[in-house]
Amino acid sequence: MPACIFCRIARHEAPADVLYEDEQIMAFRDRAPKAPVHLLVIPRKHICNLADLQPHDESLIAHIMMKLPQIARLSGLDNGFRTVTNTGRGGRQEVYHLHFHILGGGKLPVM
Ligand code: DGP
Repeated sequence: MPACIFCRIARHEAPADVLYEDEQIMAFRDRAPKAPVHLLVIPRKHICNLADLQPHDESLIAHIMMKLPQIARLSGLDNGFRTVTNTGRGGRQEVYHLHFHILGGGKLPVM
């Protein structure tokens, strides 16, 4: 998937403001922030979205979920945060590489 921008970021082939990375995932700042703190957390492996998950991705997804609070704290979000994942056209997904938005640091609209 050479054209996928998030795959390129995961391989350090495209620039990003990276806050956290390990062998499975990476977290970096969204280039068009919708909140004072807006991060994206991605698996290094290319998965289109939640609808593309396979049974063998279970431990990877668990790893991402477990890391989200730690990554939020790393960016100064001690008071809580919002996590959003857009899936497919109906979910207004723009980049088709699975990612979890972390938003916070200001007043978020009530959902
Ligand atoms: P969505 O697919 O709708 O969940 O949102 C994709 C988000 O990714 C959007 O907030 C903008 C951000 N984004 C798109 N391209 C890049 C990029 O090249 N670098 C960074 N840091 N963010 C990007």
